[in-house]
This record gives sequence, C-alpha cells and structure tokens, in this order.
Amino acid sequence: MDDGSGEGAMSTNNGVRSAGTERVWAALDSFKIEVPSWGFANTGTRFGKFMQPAAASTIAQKFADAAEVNRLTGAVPTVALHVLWDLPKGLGSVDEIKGLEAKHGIKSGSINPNLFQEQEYKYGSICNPNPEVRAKALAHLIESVEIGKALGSKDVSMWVSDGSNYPGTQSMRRRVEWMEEILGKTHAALGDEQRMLVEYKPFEPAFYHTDIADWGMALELARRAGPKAKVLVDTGHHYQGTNIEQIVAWLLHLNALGGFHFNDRKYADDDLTLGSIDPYQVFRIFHEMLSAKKDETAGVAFMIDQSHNMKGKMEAMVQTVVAAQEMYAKAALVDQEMLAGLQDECRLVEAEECFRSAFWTDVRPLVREWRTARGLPADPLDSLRTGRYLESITREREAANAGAGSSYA
Ligand code: AOS
Ligand code: ZN
Ligand code: ZN
Ligand code: ZN
Repeated sequence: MDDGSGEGAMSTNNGVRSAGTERVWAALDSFKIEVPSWGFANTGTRFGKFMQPAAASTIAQKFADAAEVNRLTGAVPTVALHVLWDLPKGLGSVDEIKGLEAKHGIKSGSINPNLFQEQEYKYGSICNPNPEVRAKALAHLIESVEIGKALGSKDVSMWVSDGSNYPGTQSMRRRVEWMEEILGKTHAALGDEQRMLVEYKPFEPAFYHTDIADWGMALELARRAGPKAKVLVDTGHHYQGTNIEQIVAWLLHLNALGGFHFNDRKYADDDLTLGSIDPYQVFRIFHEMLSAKKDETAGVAFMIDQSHNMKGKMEAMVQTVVAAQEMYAKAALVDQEMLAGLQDECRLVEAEECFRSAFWTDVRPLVREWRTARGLPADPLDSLRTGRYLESITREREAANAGAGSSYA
C-alpha cells in the first residue's frame, strides 16, 4: 500500500521534493518550543540533589544556556521564567532580564508565579482558608502579570499546587470559590495581549485532593475567569492510561488549549526528557495539533517542563528539543487527506498503518538536511559535545557548584 508517508528519509526524487518532505520542512520551519529556566539549574528529588559542575545558578547563566540551545537547534526563541527564582526583585528585576534578552537574542517566555514555596502556603495559596494568605497569593499573581507586561511576554502560567492530604481536613467546595475569585481578579489585570494558562495535576505535592486536579476543572476555571484564560496540558499530569491526545483534541475543539508542558514519565510526574519513555505519545499529541484547524491551534504554546538530574542539563535540553523536532516531523508525514478517507471508510488497518508508518519512518536524515539548509548544525548534540560552550561553562561554574548537594531545596 502506498500510504503516502514512507518517503520521509529521502528528501528528493530526481530533484523533486515529495509532498511529505514539503510538509516536514514547513513543519520544522514553524516549530518553536520554549525551554524552562529551571531546566538548567541543579534540581533533585525529595531525597537529595546531585550537583552538576555546569549547572546554571543565575538568571544570566540560564539565559546563556537557553540561547545556546537555540543556536544549536533553531527552535527555541523564548525561555520560561520563574518569578521567585529568576526575578527575586519582582518588577525590579525586569531591567536585568531585558538586558539579557538583548545580549542573547532570545526573549522571555511564559511567566511562572510561585504559589508553592513560601511557608505561608503550607495549607494552600489561592485556596488557603486564611484570607491574608490568599491576598498575598493574589498580590504575587498580579505582580507576575505586571512583570509579563513589562517584558512583553504573552503567557502567565498558573500551576496551583494547592490541595489537601487527608479526607475531611479541607472543604473542597469552599476552596473552589476562593480560587475562582482570585483567578477572576488575576484575569482582570491581564493586558490585551496577555493570557493566563491554567495547569492541572491530580497529585503531588498534595496526595488526597488537588484543587485543580484535571482538565475539566481547569477548563471550567479558565472559562469563568474570562476569555484570555486557557488550559495548560502538562504531559506528566495524568493518571496512567489517560488518553492525553483525546484531551488535546477536545481542548482544541473548544478553542481552550493554551499550551503544553512537555516531558515524559513512566510512573507519575517524573519530568523525564521528552520521548524517552513513550515517543509514540508525543507523536499522537503532535498529530492532533497538525490535523486540527489552523484557528484552533493558533497561539498554542509548546513549552518544555523538565528537571532531569542525571543527564547533563545542556545535553538533556538539546536532546529534548531534537526529539520534539523529530516527533513533529514524523507527525507532519501523516497524509491527513488519505487518513481522513480511510477513516471515513472504516478501513481500520489501512488507517492505522497510514498513521503508524509515519511514526516508524526514520526522519533523522530529512531533519538533518533541513538543519543544514537552515545554517544550523547537522547534529546538535554532537555540536554541543564538540563545541566550546559546554567546556567553558563547566570551567566557569565548577567551583560554585561544588559540594552543598545533599540538602533538598
Ligand atoms: C509542577 O508539577 C508543574 O509541572 C509546574 O508547571 C512546574 O514544574 C513549575 O511551575 C515550575 O515551577
Ligand atoms: Zn508543568
Ligand atoms: Zn509537573
Ligand atoms: Zn512534570
């Protein structure tokens, strides 16, 4: 069967590019993904940290690292910022960030408020029964919105870690009302170009109930907050077996998908590098994006949310961006028209094979050709290893990263 997707590895046939190749190049040209500042810093598990000599500690170092990933892959125009970790002076840190943007040629991406680290948030932030704590959380959210405005960044990504650990210890119902009120006020502060992305997660750090546990709750909260609020899908934030691509399809249909936090997992919110466990999952999500209508996917933000502490920070990030580009290229190989025809006729196996053979096509030679044509390194990971950047940051940061790895922070 000519499934229209097997031609991926060869970009030309007698100088004529196939339709699949055209689609892949167009997809790669448009593919952009945001890296998280925290993905370059030392992180760990609750059992401890293993320090890496080249890990970034300052926002200047994180910007430099993100810019290097962009230089190697051509796909990373923005870096996500964490208000507490990257802008310790709040709005007072904005000038420094602007200086880094100018220096490195990449922009600030999503602004991530921190509603989980302060002692006051022990029993919750925007759902805390104490009105003073809620007011503090709201003030932080408003400041995050203002930071976003000052930086010209589009998205404020809201991960609300609130929840409770034992049945009966909190009123889930009253907490919904408190949360709605604060999300509404935060939405009201947004500028014309800004959006609020509502992330959901069923577990951790709370292990009985989480206030925004799934996409239904996130969707309803976003709707009630206002038209600039959308849902953020973190791929690690689902129960085992959840059909994530179906959630994506629904949110696209409802024009409610704001963006993704990409990572991979085997068990829970493991934050492993993208595609390391289940590349087919990534492919299936990208397929939903590429087969949706253009107006449904416009503005959907691709962001990485990983904190790998075994792989080198730079290596892990480059590997992830490359994996994302490859999966996106594979998804672009699917011949949508042919697939739709096979689906309509319920030719199940042929439809599945059309889909699957795009996934199984080795697109790496094609992606390499695209990289070379765009003046990018043909093999980003190899360029990272053989280039000077890693060596020089290791030398510069080694002393600062020595020791102090045993306590979790
Ligand atoms: C936490 O599990 C979420 O994935 C958050 O999106 C993210 O890791 C956090 O916002 C970083 O502070
Ligand atoms: Zn996330
Ligand atoms: Zn997470
Ligand atoms: Zn995660």
